[in-house]
Formats: sequence, C-alpha cells, structure tokens
Amino acid sequence: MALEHLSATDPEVANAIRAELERERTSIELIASENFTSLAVMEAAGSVLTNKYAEGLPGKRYYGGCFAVDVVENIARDRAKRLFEADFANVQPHSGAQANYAAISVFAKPGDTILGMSLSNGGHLTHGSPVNFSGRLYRAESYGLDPKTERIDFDEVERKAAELHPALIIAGASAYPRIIDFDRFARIAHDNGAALMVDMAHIAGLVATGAHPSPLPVADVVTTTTHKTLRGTRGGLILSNDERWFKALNSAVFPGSQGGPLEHVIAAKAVAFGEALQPSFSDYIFNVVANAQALGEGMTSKGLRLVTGGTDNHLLLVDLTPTGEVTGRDAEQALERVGITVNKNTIPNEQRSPFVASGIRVGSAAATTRGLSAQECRRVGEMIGEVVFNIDDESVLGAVAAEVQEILAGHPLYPELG
Ligand code: DSN
Repeated sequence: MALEHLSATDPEVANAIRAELERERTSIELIASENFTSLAVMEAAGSVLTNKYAEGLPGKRYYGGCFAVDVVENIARDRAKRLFEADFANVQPHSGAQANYAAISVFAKPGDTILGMSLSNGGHLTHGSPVNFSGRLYRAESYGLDPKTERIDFDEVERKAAELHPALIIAGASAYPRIIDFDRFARIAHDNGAALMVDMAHIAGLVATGAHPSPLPVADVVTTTTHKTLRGTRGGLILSNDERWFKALNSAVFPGSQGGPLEHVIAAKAVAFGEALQPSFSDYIFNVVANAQALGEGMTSKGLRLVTGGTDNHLLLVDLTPTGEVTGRDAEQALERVGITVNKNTIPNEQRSPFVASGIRVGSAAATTRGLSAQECRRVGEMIGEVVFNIDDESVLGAVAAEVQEILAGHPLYPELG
C-alpha cells in the first residue's frame, strides 16, 4: 500500500493502516456488521471534501463556497431515495447511533416511553439500553423473543404497547437471523397511538434489493447505517415516506444533534448508493443470503445449534452450548487464532455476561464481497465447528489455519493496493 505522503510524515499511523490491511487480507471476515467497500468509496471518503464546513442543507447553508458539496449531497440524497423508494432522505448522520438519536427525538420527548427489542435478545444499544442515551433520556421498555420459537414475541409487543402507551416503538435488530414483520409492528404501533421507527442497519442491503420486505411503506421513520450489507462507508442515514416528519427529521439532525456534516463521507455514501443501484448488487445480495445458509449448514453438520434453526438474512446466531464449556469469548479467541473473525454474542436466555456470552454471531456480507462461494462458506462453517469442538487441540487448529489461508489465497483483497 503506497501511502506515500503519510509514510513520509507519519510512519506510525501509516504502519498501523498497513497492519489493518494485512489483517483484513489474512482472515475470513465474518463479523456480521462489517464489509469491504470499493476503492471508489474509499477515494471519495479520503477526498478534499473533508476540508469543507457546510452546516445546513443543499441550497440553504450557513457557509459560503458550498456549490461542490451541494452537488455531492444532492446526489447522495437522490440516490438514497431511489434505492429505498423513499420520499425523504437525510444523509448527514455521522453514524447509525446519531441517526437513531435524531430520529427518536422527533417522536419522543425526554421522559416519554419507548419500546424496543432488548439488547440481550438481539436488539441494539440505541433502542433503549440503560447505559445509552436511549435508556437515559427516555423511559425505555423492551420486548424479546418467544422462548420456544426464538422469534420476536409479537404477543409481548402487543401487550406492552397496550399497557405502556409508548410514544415510539422501535423495530430492528443487530443479531436477529429472521425476516422481521414490519407490517405487524406498524399495526401494533398505530393501533396504540405510537409511531414506528425501524432501524434496518443490518439488513439495508437486503431491503434495497428486495431480499427482505421494506419498512418504508409502513414505518414513520427508517434509520440505517451505510456500511453493513449496504457495503458503503461507515455512516448513518434517515429515510421516511411520511411528509409530516420530514422537516422535524432534518432539524433533529442539524441543529438538533450535529454540527457540520462530513461531506467527504457523504460523497462516499453517494458512491456506495450508486453501486447498490446497479443490477450486480442484487446478485451480490443473493449470494450473501446463500452464503449465510451455507455457513449454517456447515456449522450444524458439525453439531452446533443455530438460534431459530437457521437464517433468512446475512447472519447466524450460533449457540455454543453443544460444545459443553466453550464460551463465546473462547470461541472468538480461538477462531481469531486460525484466521476467522467473529464476535461473541449473547443467545436467548443467556446465563453468562455479555463479555463472555454463550454464542457467536456470524455474517456472510464481507466474505461474499471477497468472493467466497457457497461451497467454500459451507467448509468455513465446518471449520468453525472443528475449532470450537477441539479448542485445545493444536493440530486441529493448525490444520484449519492452513486451510483458511488456502481459501483466502484464491480471493485476494484489494490487489490494486499492492
Ligand atoms: N456494532 C454494530 C453491530 O455489530 O451490529 C451495531 O451498531
């Protein structure tokens, strides 16, 4: 990787960037929220647009010299709207958490009740966790999973919506492998006088291509990140089809919760949305789903249990209890040693702390970008099983590590970077 200017002026940072490229190249990336952007996205993110302040919106800025960033932000907004069939898009949130902060503030005042999926059942920190703004500013209540099916317990959502009168119901998850019934969430919310916010961060790429039903027709507001299955730069996005909220959503981002937008990141979002509008992106998402299923088949063939029994999307939640004592943390560490990157995750009815956990979360988005086939993903699933059932056997771990490098050698990452 050249980094000629950085290497000359700041070799410490340049070397750390090279180390990260090497890490990405030499491991199978299965963290469900990560992906590899195109070089075009990275060029936009690393551009001179980082120099520009542009508080406000295109055509209505608080600074001069905004003609170029206005072009960029308009392209990003128009493409986001086309991609998700939305009438409104705000592309300025710096992250998914910032998008959620702004969107929630439109529908709930501090002290109001909000109802989101509990973090330990697969929800997200910003959906009402007590250690996050969402649980500190609002009276946060949660719903979870049906213990038998391990799917969203809609009876509980319905009961809590009727009893608690939340101002806002939040649907969306960071560790849920099944289709989410947004129509049902909308009926429950609207029958009980609540608004519905859908955080589709994990599945945005699937929604964009029709591989998962879209929340846009039924939700009051939809938030997402742009870097998971959507494969763009890191960042946030707010969408809506209900014009009652457009003005308030814009104001909640700026001046409500952010200052100057990151126009270099907005340019990178525009590029990624453009890529996602290409027919080849639908092929990519088709393969993401097929590869997740293949990973699942490989793991179950070795005796692991998948929460809900499988997946409809890009991720799998793996219950490690069939291994006996192996925790999520043990598995994460052992898999990292052999070149497979996952994260430990709580499973339904978790008995351990989230720092230890009894499961792992496995996703196919990044490995699919890298070009792994379904057959290879099935084998990777088997290797995960081999590692976790033989966690202290150096010969098994060594053989898996060698096979991981063989698979990766067939799929070079960013060869253009040298
Ligand atoms: N940290 C992200 C994830 O891993 O799902 C969510 O913000």
